[in-house]
Amino acid sequence: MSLKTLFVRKTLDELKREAEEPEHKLKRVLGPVELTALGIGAIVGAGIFAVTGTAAAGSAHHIGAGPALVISFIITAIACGFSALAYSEFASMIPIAGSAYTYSYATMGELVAWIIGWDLILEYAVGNVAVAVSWAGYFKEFLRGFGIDIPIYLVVDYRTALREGIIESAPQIFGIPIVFNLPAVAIVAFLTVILVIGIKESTIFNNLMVAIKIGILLLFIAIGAFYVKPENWTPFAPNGWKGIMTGAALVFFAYIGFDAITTAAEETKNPKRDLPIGIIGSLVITTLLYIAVTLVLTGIVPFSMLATAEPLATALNAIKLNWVAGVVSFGAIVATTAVLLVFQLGQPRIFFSMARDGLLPKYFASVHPKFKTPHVTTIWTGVFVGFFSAFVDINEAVELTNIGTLFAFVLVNIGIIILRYKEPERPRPFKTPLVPLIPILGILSNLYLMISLPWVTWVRFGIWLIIGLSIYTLYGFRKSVLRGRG
Ligand code: ALA
Repeated sequence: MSLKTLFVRKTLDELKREAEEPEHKLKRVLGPVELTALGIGAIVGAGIFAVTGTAAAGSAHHIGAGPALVISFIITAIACGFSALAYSEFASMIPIAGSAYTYSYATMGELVAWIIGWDLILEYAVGNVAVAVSWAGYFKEFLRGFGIDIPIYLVVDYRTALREGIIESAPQIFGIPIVFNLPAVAIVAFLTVILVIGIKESTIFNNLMVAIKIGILLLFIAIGAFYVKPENWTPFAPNGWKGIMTGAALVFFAYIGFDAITTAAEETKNPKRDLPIGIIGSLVITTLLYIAVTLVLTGIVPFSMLATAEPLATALNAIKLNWVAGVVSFGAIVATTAVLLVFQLGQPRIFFSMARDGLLPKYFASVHPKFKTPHVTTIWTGVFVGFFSAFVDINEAVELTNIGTLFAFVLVNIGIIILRYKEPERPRPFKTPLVPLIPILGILSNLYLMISLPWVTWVRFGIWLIIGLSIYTLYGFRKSVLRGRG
């Protein structure tokens, strides 16, 4: 077997044919407004509601940006903008569900496709670990508003419990302290059951959730603006450029999701026009919201107070606006539930495509006889996310998610350049301007964000890739449907 087969590619026509097969054909119902709403549904969640806090204030293992976090948000938005153009070009050219995994199969071949598919687990599943933990934080705050206190040992990660002496006070069963994040596990379990049964993905429901998210952030901005004290903005950048870039690499999490719109490609009425509108539109709207929220958040309290899992509620409580804090907590619960749904739905479908291609066991590609959902991959995703959200610290999950997603973005940008040279004639309804300059800027800016993450994240990412490559060598390399045929 020659080494060349590692780079065996699915042709674009082959991909299009697969999607056109009647048993795989999806209904085309989505227009530009629905797509933008879908994007906002996937984007606005734990990033703005939780990560902003430690990104501004710093944490046990990274420095903070201070009020200059607003600059971090702008830098990251620009970096994401380059990748949004790349995703738009791909999505309009290959309007097929499957996102970056599918694109790379078509452009860079099987090995890279596998690496991206494996890498997307970090974006989707590990990302959701962080979102579930953030959900739990706001849920705890929300209940507190009604006078219900969840015991701290049931809503904490293991390391924090160890550091803050919570372990000693926790009850024990057979000498083992009971310390874990119960609400995070519960929400993941609940959504997994719903997804196995199958939800009718209703655009009306999604639009409602999006309206609540945006409404709550606007409420925060509108009311908070009256309590801004400009002196809280000084020192503006306590840790200088390094702090700003560390913040940028962290709040990247808040933008993840615009790429997920591409998974709806096959359900879009006019994908060539509407996908780029949805991707770029949702990125622009969320950027504007994030800038305003960050200015207000760092303006109402000294940034050092924000190192909590629920910084928006923390800030509002500090200025005695407890009822607004309650409303915002409710909004955060809605927002993070929507994000959890999108990724908890997306991850099994990526596994499903990989199994259909023979890169994962066929068992993962089975469909439930009654519910017609990819139940096996849905349940495995639920078990993985549920387990880790019980014990993991949100910041660690965020950093690992970010490095993995940034790497996927780098590969997608490279793919755009490759395809321009390999298939220059192929119709491109949406063209990234100034190729190769823009994708190169995309690659460099994403790499720069990657190197702004802590070294321990790099080590974890390296281990993750080594595990993935081992699985490919032992399994996918032999069982690949495409290579078996060739
Ligand atoms: N961007 C998504 C969030 O912030 C992942 O929750």
